[in-house]
Amino acid sequence: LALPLTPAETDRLRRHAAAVLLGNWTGAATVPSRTLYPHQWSWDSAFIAIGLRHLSVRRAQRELETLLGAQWGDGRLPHIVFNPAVPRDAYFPSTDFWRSSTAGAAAGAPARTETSGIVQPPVHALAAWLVHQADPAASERRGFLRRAYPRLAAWHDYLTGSRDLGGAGLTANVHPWEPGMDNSPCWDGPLARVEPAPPDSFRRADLVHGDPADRPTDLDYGRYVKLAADYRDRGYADTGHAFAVEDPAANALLIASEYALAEIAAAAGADPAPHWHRADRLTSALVDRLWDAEGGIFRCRDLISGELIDERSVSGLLPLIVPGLPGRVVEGLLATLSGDHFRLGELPLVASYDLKGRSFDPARYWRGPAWFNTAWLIERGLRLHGAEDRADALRAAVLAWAGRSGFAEYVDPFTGKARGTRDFSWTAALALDLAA
Ligand code: 9WN
Repeated sequence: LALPLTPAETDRLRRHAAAVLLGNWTGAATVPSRTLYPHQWSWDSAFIAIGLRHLSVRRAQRELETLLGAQWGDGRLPHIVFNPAVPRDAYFPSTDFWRSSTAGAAAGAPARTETSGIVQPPVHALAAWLVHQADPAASERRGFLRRAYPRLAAWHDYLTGSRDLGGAGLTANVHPWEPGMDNSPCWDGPLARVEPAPPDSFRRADLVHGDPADRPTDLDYGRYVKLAADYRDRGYADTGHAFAVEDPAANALLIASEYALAEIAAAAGADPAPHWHRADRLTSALVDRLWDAEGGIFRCRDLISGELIDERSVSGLLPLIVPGLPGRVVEGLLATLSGDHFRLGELPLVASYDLKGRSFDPARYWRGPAWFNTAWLIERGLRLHGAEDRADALRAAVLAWAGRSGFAEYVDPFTGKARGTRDFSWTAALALDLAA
């Protein structure tokens, strides 16, 4: 287990984390990784802004503003904003695949910025509020919240409007890239219905930089491509989806962000009440629709079959960040975290998937490895619900493993060994936040 860092070690970690973020800054935003992910990603930018605020509030604001500047007319924030200076073959799928400015025109895609057409979890209002709090006077002077507020509100309207595909008040995801946990075993069932695109119809760029054992399989990719191409060919309209799921983490982040949006509204001179009410309604729907009392975890729901998905993912623990959860739910989550499926406090961080699950794989991406953004969120949730000791221990673990792994994208859940890419921006940013 990780011992708390000494002040000198914390200082060194801060300097390294800052160097990673400065190295990944492109002038308007931060790439998640110079090699594997050379554009701007949506939820990455939110986590990155949370760390950047400790280095430069101005730059943290800019990070979020660049993303908000690529918002579509229907309110969606795209999961990737492409940098035109980066060669097209550096990442797949690229602009020639998504074709947002033409294929997305009816949905209001920007005419001059190329983006993807899907979304990622809404961490942005939470990030904007935390960035504001880092220096309220400077934020006020630049009118940061006043400019961000209508865009963030439109974003949440999209997620709770067009994307309430189950009709029960939760937001749905229509592609495995959307919840940000691409190859989670939760999606194996819903994806099995999708006929994959032929392997020779696309060329993966991720395997140029990533170890195939750490990445999703070719079969997964075939299905990702098929779903995204079909969405594009329907003009990114939110009807007729072959894959639709309600994800606990995406909804929990929406709730946390909706509370932040209420604060932002008040600070921007708008009425916070509709946001409080929406956060409350979302919380009730989350518990009613996705809580599995017997399992002590939130489940994903497959909206095509209507069934809850019988897998334990870290996504089902992230609702711990929701303030208004019933006490019995919080107790259930805390017990599951410490129990033998996740072993919080015994292992380096928190595995992305059930350590005892039938699809567990300690190397492969979201099928077992431990990630730093989920650890950061759980740390926050533990603190919110008064589990200070466990939060302190997890904080120490994040700092220790972030540094030791060279700011890895993810780590082996048993050994903490680095996996995926290194100098990964959100690992650096969130370590910086917890070291502050
Ligand atoms: C697809 C950028 C993103 C993260 C996701 C992570 C991974 C992309 C990929 O990288 O997904 O969006 O190409 O594998 O799963 O959470 O936002 O860091």
